[in-house]
Amino acid sequence: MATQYRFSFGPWNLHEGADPFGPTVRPTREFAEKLDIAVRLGFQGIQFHDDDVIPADLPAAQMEKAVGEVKRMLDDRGLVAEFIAPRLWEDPRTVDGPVTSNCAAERRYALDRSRRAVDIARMIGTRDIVWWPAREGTYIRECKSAQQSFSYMLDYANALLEYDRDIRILGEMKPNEPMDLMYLPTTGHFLALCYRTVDPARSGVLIESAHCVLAGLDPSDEMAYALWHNKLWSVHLNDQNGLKYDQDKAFGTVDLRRAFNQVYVLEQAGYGADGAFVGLDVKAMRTQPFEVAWRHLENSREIFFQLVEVARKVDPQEVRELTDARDYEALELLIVKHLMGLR
Ligand code: 3MF
Ligand code: MG
Repeated sequence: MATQYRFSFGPWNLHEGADPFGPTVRPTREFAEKLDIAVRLGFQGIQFHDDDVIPADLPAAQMEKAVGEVKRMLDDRGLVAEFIAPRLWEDPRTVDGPVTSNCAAERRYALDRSRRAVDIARMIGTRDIVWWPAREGTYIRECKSAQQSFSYMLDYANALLEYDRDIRILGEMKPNEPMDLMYLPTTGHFLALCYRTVDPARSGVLIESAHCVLAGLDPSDEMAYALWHNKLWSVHLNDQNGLKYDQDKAFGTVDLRRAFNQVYVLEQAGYGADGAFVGLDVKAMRTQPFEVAWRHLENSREIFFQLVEVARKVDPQEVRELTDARDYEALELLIVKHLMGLR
């Protein structure tokens, strides 16, 4: 049975085009318009940082009403919130952590802010908390104890799992940027931590293609490994041209075969049948004008569907015969011909 894929993106994917070397190049888009674009392009879910929903300093007494207003905007359009990710990398208290900071007050900030993110998640109607540990690592090795940091990371995950017995934590791991070196740099590292939490059944991962590439790993194998653990609860599909800054290029635009392999793995696993989203984390090129600075989303989704078509055309019997004969050269040509539309 064909999987009905549901897609999501985050409001940060419709952005103003600033990069570390230049200011914004496009005006800010209204939140409501971002939601309208999601609907028009056929997306069903919106990914949120906590402060994409409400300001980080909004008083507790005003939270419920403010979150309710955002939820209504989603409801009106038939959209749902996929997850909430506490943004633990912009506040001054997060400059060296905050979860693995040597400063207890900063570690406490991480927890307070993340518990609040859980509250937002419950109010907006999702149980998924994505943890991208942006600054949990070091600029220089000697400034923190790595072993102590792993304990802090476990304590943090446990505290959130205990704070709300229904939520799930999805680690989104990345080996570098903004830090020189991140703790738990890959999916495998975080999966090991999952089994040491107070509730492994609520501890899993979101895998971003580019993050795997930056770690020198193949995204499809990473996804397969998480699927094997029944812990692939979301993905951030995108593409990445080699070992450099995190590019968040449209899915499949750098390495089509690598993209195909991700789709092939997801298809064969029936990914999404349980409601998991095909999430994108893609950026529009800086050169793109405001009016069409959503094409990277549309294109990523289209390329995904085209690759689903390709994956479904690959004849399992033909693959079996070639693998049985160990004629991998022929199998390779078969796949490449499929990708060239020659099969
Ligand atoms: C960084 C990322 C992040 C996360 C987001 C949600 C800004 O490389 O991928 O995007 O995806 O914070 O976890
Ligand atoms: Mg991401």
